[in-house]
Amino acid sequence: MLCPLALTLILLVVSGIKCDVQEVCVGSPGIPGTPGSHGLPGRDGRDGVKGEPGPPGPMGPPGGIMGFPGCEGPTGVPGITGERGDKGEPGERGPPGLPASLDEELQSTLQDFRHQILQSLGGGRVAVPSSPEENAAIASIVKEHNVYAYLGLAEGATPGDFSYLDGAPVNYTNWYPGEPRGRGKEKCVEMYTDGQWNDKNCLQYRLAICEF
Ligand code: MAN
Ligand code: CA
Repeated sequence: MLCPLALTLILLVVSGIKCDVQEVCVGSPGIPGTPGSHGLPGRDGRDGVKGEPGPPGPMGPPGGIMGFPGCEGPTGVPGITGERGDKGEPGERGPPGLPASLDEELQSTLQDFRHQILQSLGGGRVAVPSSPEENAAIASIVKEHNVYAYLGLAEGATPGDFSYLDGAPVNYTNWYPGEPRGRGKEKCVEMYTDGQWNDKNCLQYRLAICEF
């Protein structure tokens, strides 16, 4: 076939697995046709991303129903200390205690105090004979004044158990026959004018002879 403008295009037409070669003639372009009518509206686009929350709305009219109560607030600061209350009634009286003479702890404390007092006085102490010679020397003073003298020894917690005022055990005695018989009630010791000893209460008018 001969084309007028001697312009030949070779078209390859593919149908199945067969190829055909055709010659096509192309003329000069014609006048464009009138535009086609508008197509139908397209489909809706995808949903857009979620927008920002809007501003709060205006307050509603008064007279609405009350909301739920709020949560409990934090604990407040402690208040100032109140004034002291009135004194209470005295309690019931406790059971009776031991007699002082049988209270071992009290006796030992007393002995300790005695010892401390004697230590702090220093110098002299109430004389107590520790031999027949010393006993005779003190007896001569008792006889001279004709007044019994207290000696420097006293009864401890155990009745009949006498010791020196610093707590040391006695190493010489000159009891009147039958003495001591005060059985814990006569805690001091007096010397008679003949030099013999008797346990006696501690509140009598007696000489107090000191040795240095
Ligand atoms: C009085 C007191 C006692 C003493 C007796 C002795 O009662 O002086 O200390 O033991 O006499 O009879
Ligand atoms: Ca006695």
